[in-house]
Amino acid sequence: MAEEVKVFRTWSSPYGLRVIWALKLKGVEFETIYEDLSNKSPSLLQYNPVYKKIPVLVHNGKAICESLVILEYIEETWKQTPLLPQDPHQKANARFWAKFGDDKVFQSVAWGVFLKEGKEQEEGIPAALENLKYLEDELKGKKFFGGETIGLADLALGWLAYYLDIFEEVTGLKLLDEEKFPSLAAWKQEFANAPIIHENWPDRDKLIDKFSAMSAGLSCYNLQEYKNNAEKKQITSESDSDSWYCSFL
Ligand SMILES: N[C@@H](CCC(=O)N[C@@H](CS)C(=O)NCC(=O)O)C(=O)O
Repeated sequence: MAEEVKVFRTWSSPYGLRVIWALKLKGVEFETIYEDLSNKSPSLLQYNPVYKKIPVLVHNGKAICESLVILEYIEETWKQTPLLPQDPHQKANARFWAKFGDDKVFQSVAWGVFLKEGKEQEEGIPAALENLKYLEDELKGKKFFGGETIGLADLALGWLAYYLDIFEEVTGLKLLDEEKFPSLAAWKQEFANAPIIHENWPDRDKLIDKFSAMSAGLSCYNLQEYKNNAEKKQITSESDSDSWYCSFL
């Protein structure tokens, strides 16, 4: 029986992208279902009733949620092109950096700096730089977090290789100084241009439009409406804004 593999994602989500990369690196055929997060499909709600988020992988009718969990599932299910080393300590290390990427790097860079303004943005910079420095130190002398080949930590942190430049362009704020972060800068280039990774980046101009709207505090899917009515404000409180931003990625 042919395998049925489906991925629920959005065109722009960095969490969705890591699942696509993993499946493609392993040569697994799959179908993509694009979700509109402002109007989630009954299937998404059925497959991920707890978080109601993308990405979701559905393999022969069984759903797997949370992108890092999905990567582990892909690694265990399709053994070709391994994404994790055999050695238990190295394996734990790869998982550590993947988790650090989500818990600390994404939070401090995206939410802590690029989606903040003025004084708050300034205050967020030291934490973001500190987290990037940890990555810089981990990468010293290595091509990828996974060594000579792309591994699970590279996929998890992969958004940095593309989205960081876009955040920098949208906000006019340079976070990654190549002289201070030579290993991370080299990794960014190497990863972004690797076959399969490179072929699957979302459209740059569309992302710039989207993040410009997000950075202006306005809904991406309402971008046209925003352009027509630049005065429109949709965020009423700080706490609303984080979940609001997350919902549209
Ligand atoms: N921890 C989750 C994060 C996924 C996530 O934040 N997905 C966003 C899009 S990038 C989402 O579906 N948001 C919908 C919502 O929050 O309602 C993962 O790694 O899969």
